[in-house]
Amino acid sequence: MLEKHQIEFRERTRSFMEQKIQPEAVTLDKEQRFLDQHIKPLTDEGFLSMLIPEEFGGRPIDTVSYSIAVEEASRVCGSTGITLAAHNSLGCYPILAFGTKEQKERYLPRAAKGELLAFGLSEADAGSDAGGTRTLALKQESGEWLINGSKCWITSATKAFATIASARTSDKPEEKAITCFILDKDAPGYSVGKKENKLGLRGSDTAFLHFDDMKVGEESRLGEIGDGFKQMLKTLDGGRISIGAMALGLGQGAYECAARYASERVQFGRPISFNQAVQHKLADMATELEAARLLIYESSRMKDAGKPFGHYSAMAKLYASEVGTRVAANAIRLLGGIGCYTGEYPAERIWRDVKLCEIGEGTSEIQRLVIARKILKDVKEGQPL
Ligand code: COS
Repeated sequence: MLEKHQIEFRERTRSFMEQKIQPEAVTLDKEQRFLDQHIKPLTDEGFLSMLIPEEFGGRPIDTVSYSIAVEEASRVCGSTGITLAAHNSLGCYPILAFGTKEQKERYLPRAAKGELLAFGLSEADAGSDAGGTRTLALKQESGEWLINGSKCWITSATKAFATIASARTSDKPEEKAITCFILDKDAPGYSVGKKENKLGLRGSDTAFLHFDDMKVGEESRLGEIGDGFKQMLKTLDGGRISIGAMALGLGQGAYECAARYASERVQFGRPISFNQAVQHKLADMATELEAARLLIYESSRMKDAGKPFGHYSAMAKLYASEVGTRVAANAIRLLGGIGCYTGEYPAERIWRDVKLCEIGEGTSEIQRLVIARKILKDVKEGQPL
């Protein structure tokens, strides 16, 4: 299933994540503290430049390996998993895919050196309806763009040195053209709202972003005017693989915790793993996680092969996130009271963390919509199903 270099990469990555990231996972969650101390070691290992070409200071790897990195990070710390996924897939990718040479030279080397990038799509009225953006960018006579609006649920908002944000480039309601901009944190008019108090992923940094009369030049525009909606959806096609990988890693962490606990916990004179009801739960967990893994790796391969993969990454994200949530809930069932309430085992943190994977970068309902549209398109065009 995996190539030799990918198997070795997993071994190295697992060892790094267990040694450097895992020990702090409980504290970061408890104190809602961002994983600042992890950024340098993650950067040194190349985890912040997994998609960036060498010419811009990156250490690029194939998408299967990238998925493995997010999976292994999330297996021990969901907050680290989402920070890596958002930076690489949502921050670096759009600049790489749609940016000019100057934009790549300006942003990617900094990103490769460990400065985080963010992605601003969601707004109060633009969640599933990605085209509902109200942020406005209006071209001034001076040639500058005047940007006003707010973005919500932005991962790494307070830390990121720049954000790729979507905005409508016309104030006429009938003109829905959306354009993306790369907005610098230190530019006048850019501000960060209060950090969200979240159920899970509490070691990641999530906040509002506000753009108040921000004036930026043409050098901040990403791609052509009006291309922003498609750029955002294309970015999400890839991002969904990494959210699937995150859910998979979290689920794997919960499953390992449950399997070990069931083998040690003695009730009625023998470990609870002697009970078939428990064995069946473990068997379902292992089977579903493996199926999710296959979907994620296959969509990664399709992306690298340049094949259309958006419907497939939607399947991978849909399935992996629902499996991750189910596995975490069943792990808590197997652990009973100690799993649910004490925080002594990672299962309850994972259960809180993994829920986001069914929501972020498109809800399960949106993934089903994307998949169904592809099915119906194939039917209409007489393609094999
Ligand atoms: N990549 C590139 N282009 C895409 C695309 C994709 N994945 N999906 C659609 N498009 C294009 C379409 O081809 C269409 O182009 P034309 O106008 O040239 O025909 C255009 O984008 C509009 O597509 P569509 O009519 O399908 O858009 P809808 O408004 O119906 O929305 C969904 C489509 C619902 C799929 C989209 O809004 C979506 O993915 N929403 C979820 C957003 C999300 O994940 N939000 C959470 C963000 S958390 S970071």
